[in-house]
Amino acid sequence: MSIYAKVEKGPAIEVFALTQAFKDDSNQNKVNLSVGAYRTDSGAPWVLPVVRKTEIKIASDESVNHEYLPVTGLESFTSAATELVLGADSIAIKENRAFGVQTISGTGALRVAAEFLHTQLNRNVVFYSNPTWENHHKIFADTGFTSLHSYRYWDQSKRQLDFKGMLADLDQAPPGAVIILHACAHNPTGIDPTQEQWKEIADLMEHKKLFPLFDSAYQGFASGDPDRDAWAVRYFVSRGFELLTCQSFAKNFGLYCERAGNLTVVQQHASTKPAVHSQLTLIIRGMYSNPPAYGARIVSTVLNTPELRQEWMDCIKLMSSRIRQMRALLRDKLVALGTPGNWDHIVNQIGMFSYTGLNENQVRYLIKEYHIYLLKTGRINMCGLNTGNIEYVAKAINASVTAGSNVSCPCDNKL
Ligand code: KET
Repeated sequence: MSIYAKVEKGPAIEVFALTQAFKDDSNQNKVNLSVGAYRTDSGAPWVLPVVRKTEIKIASDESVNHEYLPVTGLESFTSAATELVLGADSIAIKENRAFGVQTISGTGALRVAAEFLHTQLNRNVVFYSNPTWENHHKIFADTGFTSLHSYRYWDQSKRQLDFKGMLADLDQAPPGAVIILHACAHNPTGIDPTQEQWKEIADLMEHKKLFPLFDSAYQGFASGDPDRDAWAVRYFVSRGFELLTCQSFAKNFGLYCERAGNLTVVQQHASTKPAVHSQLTLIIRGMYSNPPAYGARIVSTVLNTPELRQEWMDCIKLMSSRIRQMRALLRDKLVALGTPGNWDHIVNQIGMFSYTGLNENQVRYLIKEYHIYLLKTGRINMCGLNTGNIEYVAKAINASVTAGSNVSCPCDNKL
């Protein structure tokens, strides 16, 4: 008997299984609203023009080679990324209390952060929002965190933030617990706390000595302005918190497969940097030794060249405004069709996703009857909508709401 025979097959990863099911579907009306990736109005992936231009520039630069990067990555990238999230005038940067290390995109930043918190700071307790990006649990559980909890976040009946519930649950967290906060454009709900609410969250976390870990995967996607979207992180820093921020450049640079990420450390004093930096270096050395250069070179070149940086800001504005247009169109069409319920949450939510409120049966109905692929939680990637398919999707949602909850459909359990 094979020594592998006892290995049990694990469950499918929903978001990628849906994308595969979409690819395999031969129906010509099919729509993919699952994975969080930007699409143009013709439904195609988008290489940002500024990224294409920079790729060509780098490819034709004879001085660029393929030597190993340092373990903690490309310095010009990590400093630009750190500045992007903390702000050019950040006091923590000026006082040399903040630095970044390059990671394998946002997921890698979270994994390195979790490893550091667990092995160096002896943290075992983590709290994430309910709902959250489903990988948060797995990353911290795989790292060895033994006490994993969710805090209330989404009020399904009102389709808004359950702020009271959130504070009440955070109030129960033991001192030192790691609290994962979405820096902006919360995934999957599209609802962020207001500035006043962030202040209350900070008050409570300071009082209870909780440790903030910001997941920043959508900077620029909430408002179209990366500075505005970093408000919460910068506010916590201004309050004197020590914290970690995990940045992804997958979405805001469209560099999904290039795995450009940054883990920013904010400390109380510059003096802890050498030790913290050395331990992060050793963690990365043991995991994958050093990061890939391609995506980091692109991000670094763009952020460090004023004209290119401006072009990138224009791309961010364009992407976020197309999403807003799709929100308004979808809401208007659902209302015009007389779809039961209130659909204002679609325009009130921000970022890449809308948490539609559709239930699992309705989701199955959309997949089975209309070949529209979305997560079973009812989350849709707004970027999958365009002027060519929005009518079809609105009609399908209308049908699923009026019929879908009562229809039992023999759906593929794998989805
Ligand atoms: N944080 C959040 C909140 C997030 O939504 C993602 C990706 C990541 C981190 C990781 O991004 P990375 O590609 O490692 O830089 N979310 C999309 C893709 C996925 O599930 O992996 C998604 O939710 O569709």
